[in-house]
Amino acid sequence: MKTPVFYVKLKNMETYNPQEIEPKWQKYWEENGFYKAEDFSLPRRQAGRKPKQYLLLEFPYPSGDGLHVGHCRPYCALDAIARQKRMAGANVLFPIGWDAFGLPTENYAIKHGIHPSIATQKNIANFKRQLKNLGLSFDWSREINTTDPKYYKWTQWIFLKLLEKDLAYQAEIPINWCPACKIGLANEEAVGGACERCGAVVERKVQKQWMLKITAYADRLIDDLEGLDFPERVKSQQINWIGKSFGTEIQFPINNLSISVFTTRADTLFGVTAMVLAPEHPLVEKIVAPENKESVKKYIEDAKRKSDFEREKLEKEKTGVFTGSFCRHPLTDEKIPIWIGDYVISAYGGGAVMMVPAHDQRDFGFSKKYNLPLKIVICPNYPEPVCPILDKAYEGEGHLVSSGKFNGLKSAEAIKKITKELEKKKLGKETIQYKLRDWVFSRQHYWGEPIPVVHCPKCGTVPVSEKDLPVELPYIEKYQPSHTGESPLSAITDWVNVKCPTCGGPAKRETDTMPNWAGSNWYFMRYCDSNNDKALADPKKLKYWLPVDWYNGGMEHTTLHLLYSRFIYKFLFDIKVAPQKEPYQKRTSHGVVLAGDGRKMSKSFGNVVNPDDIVQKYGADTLRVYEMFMGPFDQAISWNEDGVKGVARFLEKAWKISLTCAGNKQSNEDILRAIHKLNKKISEELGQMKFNTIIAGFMEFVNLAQEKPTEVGSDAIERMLILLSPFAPHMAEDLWSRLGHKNSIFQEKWPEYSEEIIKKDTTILVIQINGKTRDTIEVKTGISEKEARELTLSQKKVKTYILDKEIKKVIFVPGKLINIVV
Ligand code: ANZ
Ligand code: ZN
Repeated sequence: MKTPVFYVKLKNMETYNPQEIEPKWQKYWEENGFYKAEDFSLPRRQAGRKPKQYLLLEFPYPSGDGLHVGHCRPYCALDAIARQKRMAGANVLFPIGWDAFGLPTENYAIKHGIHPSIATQKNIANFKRQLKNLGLSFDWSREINTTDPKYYKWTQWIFLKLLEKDLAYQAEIPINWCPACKIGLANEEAVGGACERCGAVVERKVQKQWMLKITAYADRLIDDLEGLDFPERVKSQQINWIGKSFGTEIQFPINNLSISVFTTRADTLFGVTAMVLAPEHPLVEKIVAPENKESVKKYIEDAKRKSDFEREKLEKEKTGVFTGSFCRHPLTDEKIPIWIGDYVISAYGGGAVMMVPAHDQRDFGFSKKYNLPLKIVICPNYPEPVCPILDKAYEGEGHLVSSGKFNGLKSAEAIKKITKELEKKKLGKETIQYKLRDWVFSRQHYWGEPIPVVHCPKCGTVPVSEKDLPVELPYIEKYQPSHTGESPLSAITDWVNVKCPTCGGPAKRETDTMPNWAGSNWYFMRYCDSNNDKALADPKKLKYWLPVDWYNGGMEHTTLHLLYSRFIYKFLFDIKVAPQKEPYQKRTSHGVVLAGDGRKMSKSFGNVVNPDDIVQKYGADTLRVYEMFMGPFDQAISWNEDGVKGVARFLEKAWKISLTCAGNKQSNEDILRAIHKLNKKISEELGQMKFNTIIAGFMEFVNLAQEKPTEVGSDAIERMLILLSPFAPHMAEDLWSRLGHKNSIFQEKWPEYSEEIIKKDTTILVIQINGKTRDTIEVKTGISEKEARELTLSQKKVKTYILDKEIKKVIFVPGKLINIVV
């Protein structure tokens, strides 16, 4: 390692000039490899003994707009932690890369006529420049890019493994379809049921799609959350998304067919007054009565036009239509009318609901609207009689009434007994349902990883052989949607037409591409060994670095991204590629940065704050410290330029006080205690991400030091600079060098604080009269001369010595003695 640039002579009056010092130190740190994470296999003596620390942040999508100050907040936060952990002796992996496939770039490319690969390159270069200007300590040698064929070779490889284990399959399922643009839309392009491009009402269109069987991992994805250091709300989001329900599957016979429903409340079986099928239920066609065909058909047409989002909205009025047919109650054989209602989800629990209006609020509303009867079967205060209903369903538990031989049983027991009875009749059984669906893994877009399979008329769907990976995305001129619902790749005939890997006959490539998630599912594994061309990563390196010790990201990614990547990791664990069953040990989330006007920062509102401007005007350290200071880290907060100015002033004060006091020898106890207190605060609170109170602590210290600069010694200043270095690294490094140090401040050990010094709030002051010790008093540490003098003169004993003699002189040695000369 080279010797840093340092200032031999202390130039007291040098002003703080971030624009001059920041680029210099950025270059120095990078050239000297300060950010490099050492793989265990390198110098074992050095790196091997350090504990490893893998800090991960969600890699950015390199959009055409560049970084805004909201992105910078988590980067500055994790960078501070990375720098502190390195100083505390850890071998830190703090990597960065680009999540670069996906729609925004494709749309940008279409709009501006720039090829997505070129747009991506340009955007990455811009992001990189912006990040480097912030002095973030990423290990750039591990940079990854999901659109690089050397990277997506392994994304495709993972897909082949899933296919091999029957966890990838094709199915006919409905997609969001814009009838005007004639393209399939991702869910995020169809928010609220309107096409994001043209505003047309989105329809559903059934199309063959690739699916991943994430449902096979549902239980493990719930159970393995235990023991992970995730916020409770993140855990419950994962659990709710998977939505595991214990209940009963019940058959309602109709002629020689039967309708299967799922219920969590088998105890309400005797209260069923109707059956409601989802509009897509396969039995609808078979059972609808001739005179009802017309109205049913119309209802289904209407339902088709609604998005799932709209259909499942809780507040929405429930609608339906009668089919004119009836099924039979499985225990009483009563006739039950069959309805169709679009609030019933076709893909859940058999796509049908047994309607119990007295005990389910949705059913209650439905019944009221269509004047259907209502039957009370659960009594909350048994054996008192039930009160006639009602303006609302009673959804709680209770004792059964009007339920034949089950009368008087409590709900929980009734569920068991009724289920048993149904089992005997072969009309029901205990079952578990999940809300989680298999994951639609194809997109009909250009800018994604090609799905590596070939369709052969003779052999069917054939995987591309591993040795032929990657299946490179062809460079094409026309990546606009095809208007047939197929991917634009389907038009590239010389790419599409291939030989079948099995029989050698003519076959066609799959033209669907993978969703954006595909590359971000496993990127953190690639960082462990980003240049490996023989494997996804060296197993030994994976074993050394994984699991990720700390993963910070946005709340918007705590459901899907976390769930998908945990699933893929578990799969890779099962095939012995991933070293353990969970990828992330700890998860934290940052709050978003809103614009000054309180709205989301968005180009369309013209309220985006570009970090380049802040860096240019105030310097990167001011931006970094402001990002940490602006408010509690996990909460949304508005940008405020006055706050930025305040931070700039604070840094300037810290700069001045450092240069003014660095020549002083020792700090007095007051100052010493204050800096140890700050030391303790940071050591304790950094791990809890209480950045804003930490910065407030610095401000307090600097104010204190400014009040009595003569009492501040180089010991306190040096400690302060080390403590400040994770937050304002350029300034801390520069001052460190100005103080005459020959090594980088980042080679310093993170300082220990002394509880003893912190606790010591009082000192013993020796009282002398004319140089002779007469008494001692306990005073608060750091007492001023004026206070000490007043206190001394008020002592009884002192008074007896002094009487009414004239005080000629007072000699005060802070923290030690006071001598009254009379
Ligand atoms: C009868 C009943 C009576 C119900 C009662 C509830 C209360 P979770 O917990 O979400 O699994 N249900 C079943 N399949 C459905 C579908 N495809 N679309 C919409 N709703 C459906 O909820 C299970 C309950 O949701 C089931 O229990 C069923 O209504 C409804 F007093 O059955 B219940
Ligand atoms: Zn073939």
